Amino acid sequence: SARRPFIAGNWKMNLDHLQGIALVQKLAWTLKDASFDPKAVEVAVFPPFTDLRSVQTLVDAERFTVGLGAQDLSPHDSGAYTGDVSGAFLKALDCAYVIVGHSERRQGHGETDEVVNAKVLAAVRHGLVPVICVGETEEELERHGTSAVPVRQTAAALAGVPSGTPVVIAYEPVWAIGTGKVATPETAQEVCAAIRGAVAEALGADDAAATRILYGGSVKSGNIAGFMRKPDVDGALVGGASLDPVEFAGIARFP
Ligand code: G2H
Repeated sequence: SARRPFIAGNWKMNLDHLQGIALVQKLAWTLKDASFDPKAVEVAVFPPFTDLRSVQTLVDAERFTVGLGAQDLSPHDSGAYTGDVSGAFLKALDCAYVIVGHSERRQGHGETDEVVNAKVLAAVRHGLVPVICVGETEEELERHGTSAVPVRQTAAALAGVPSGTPVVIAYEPVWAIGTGKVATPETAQEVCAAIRGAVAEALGADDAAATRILYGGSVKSGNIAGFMRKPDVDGALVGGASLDPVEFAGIARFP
């Protein structure tokens, strides 16, 4: 397809700013040694907020072709919201992306479809590309099957987003996170195709054709190729394996 594959590393709450710059340095060297072509595959890291300034400075000074994003943002722009981080602050640190609605925030921090939508709109207001996470829990899988919940979450997240706005969607089946159950490439394809249909409903067919839809959940260098062969899977949101720069570089070199 015409969509440039996107390999995104979600560090979650791992690596302080010194560990973070060490990882990015090693990642950039590993990609360079492997003659990695950044025009063929886009790579980005999503460190904790406290690492962003250090990683930005390193990437800028060394001209690394590694994109930068945050793991969350406030739905508000500024003001009396203790502990929140504004999309404007992320934009000022050259973040291109921000993860919104990861299952760990939906489940652990009570983020509803409405909260996720407010955060998506905040990201868009500040010129950040939201990486919107969707996925069903084990109970939802049993009750509704595979695609219904991700399709509902995608439609809700995109409410009020104008056509032509770049977004990324990540399908992360919650039932496959930390359970030993792995989604097959066939399941990922089926759900990612249904999500693309929801993007078409919300933003139109042209936007749907241009939108990168990622798979996430226990992606490793050994299983990435099977997912990337599927026509509607345009990349991966990688958690655990993104903390090892050699393994993460191996995922980015999937072909
Ligand atoms: C799912 C995923 C990335 P992991 O949470 O967001 O993490 O690759 O460790 O399963």
